[in-house]
Amino acid sequence: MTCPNGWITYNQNCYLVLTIQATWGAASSYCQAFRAKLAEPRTVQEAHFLSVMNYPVGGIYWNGVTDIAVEGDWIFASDSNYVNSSYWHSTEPSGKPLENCVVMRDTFMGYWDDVLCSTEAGFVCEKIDTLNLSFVFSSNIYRDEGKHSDLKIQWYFMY
Ligand SMILES: [Ca+2]
Repeated sequence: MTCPNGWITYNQNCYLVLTIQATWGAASSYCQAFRAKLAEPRTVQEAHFLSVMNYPVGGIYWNGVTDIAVEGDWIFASDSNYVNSSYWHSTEPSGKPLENCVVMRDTFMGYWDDVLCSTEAGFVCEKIDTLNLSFVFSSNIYRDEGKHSDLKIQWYFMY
């Protein structure tokens, strides 16, 4: 996919790095405003890319990994799938019930650290595929697609 201006392309994903400081929840909302989500690296390669991109900049950056729903069950926020390719620092996660959101930390060379979700950090957004997004928000209309094949095109252009 072709990424919008200012976004970084890697492995068919588009990432936007924001250095303003925000809590995990606020960061997630900012990403949604860009039709995106907090970055969800599904492979070690993607996690590594995000980490080496961030740690030279300095500071900490949210991703979309959390165990806020069930302690110790680290999932991707957008679909609740378990994190299979984790990228924890060797001393992490350490926060137990208190620290339920995940940053990439410069002093850990970008490896993951669980911290309080109320921490203020920069963050990385990952673009949500436009076609998937329209499917999610228009599932009822999509159901009629076979009978009204032009409807899909009209709806697509609303985005
Ligand atoms: Ca921690």
